[in-house]
Amino acid sequence: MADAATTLDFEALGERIGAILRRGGLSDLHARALARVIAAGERDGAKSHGIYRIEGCLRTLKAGKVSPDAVPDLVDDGSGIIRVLAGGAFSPAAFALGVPRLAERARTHGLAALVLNDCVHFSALWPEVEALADEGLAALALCPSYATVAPVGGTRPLLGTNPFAFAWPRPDGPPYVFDFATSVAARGEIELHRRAGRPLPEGWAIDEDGAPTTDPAAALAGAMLPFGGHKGSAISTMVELLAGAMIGDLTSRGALDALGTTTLAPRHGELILAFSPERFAAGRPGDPFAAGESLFAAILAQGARLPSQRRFAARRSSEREGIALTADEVAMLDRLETLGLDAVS
Ligand code: NDP
Ligand code: PYC
Repeated sequence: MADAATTLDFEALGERIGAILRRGGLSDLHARALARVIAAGERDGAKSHGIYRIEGCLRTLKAGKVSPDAVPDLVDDGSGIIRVLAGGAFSPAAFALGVPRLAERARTHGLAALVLNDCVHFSALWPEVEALADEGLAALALCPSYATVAPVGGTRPLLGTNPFAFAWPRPDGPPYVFDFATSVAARGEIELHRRAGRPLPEGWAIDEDGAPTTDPAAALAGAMLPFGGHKGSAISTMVELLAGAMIGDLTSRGALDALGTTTLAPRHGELILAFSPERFAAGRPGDPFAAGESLFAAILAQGARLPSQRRFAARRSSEREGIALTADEVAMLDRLETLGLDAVS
């Protein structure tokens, strides 16, 4: 990358981020888990959930809106539902605790669910569904966020950007993975446009009066729009029901009411479902993985690309050449490591 000031490998970037988070007061368990997720975003060219998120984590810590050291608690009643109580800490350590039990239970029953409750959540969902695909399982993950999206036909924020991710394991390479907000774009993208002084594409947002806007600041003050009109609005509502109301946790409106701001990371729950394709296909003709490969080949044969293909290409490039950081990004990491919580207001 031409303007790269430095390149780091995944482990080195993770160490740098971990040091900043520990300096900010996070326990080693949480600093490590968070650092891996953030470094993975940067490695994979998923900038909206890369190092720019560190400041938000520190702000949330400084405001006392996340537990720096709660130890996640796994609750297993032997059923197909595994629950991890995060105790108000960030979500990645809770997910890491629950995933081996989820995988084991999905292999036994064909389908199992992991519920995360009471977690502070800001991360992308693809690392989670990929972790399950690495275990040979298909996976779905979904969670609310905080109310920043107007339902179709409405004008006021009510739904979250509510991400939805899916992974399907492939025999000879990285899994098929998609992961997107159910809003037209993730809120992180709006913030990145604001920081870069770039207008938003048409159709992403409305201002406080409900009028269409391409001004990121007006969009942040107004509301984002769901993707795909009524279809995205309904899928987002489903996320609120399944990964909020159903699991006994907050919806996006509840999360915003509790937090009172969108400048800190929200607290809510998450639902992750894991499926064993072999168990579902048992007794039926055909091999589900071969059928999947045939479908992917047909998609590619039309000149289309698979979701995550760009991300996996970015990962390969980072693994070969290192993760490139600009001078501004290096300066930001230096500042955060030197000042800790004093770096954020
Ligand atoms: P994008 O629109 O950037 O990408 C969505 C998905 O579509 C990716 O899997 C992407 O693959 C794929 N894709 C993009 N273009 C194509 C194409 N032409 N053909 C095939 N596939 C394509 O995602 P969003 O901006 O909506 O979301 C970004 C991230 O934000 C997600 O990881 C999400 O989890 C996260 N998020 C987290 C929230 C939270 O509360 N924790 C809330 C909202 C979002 P590729 O990556 O290869 O381009
Ligand atoms: O990018 O929309 C987003 C988001 C909200 C909470 C965490 N990420």
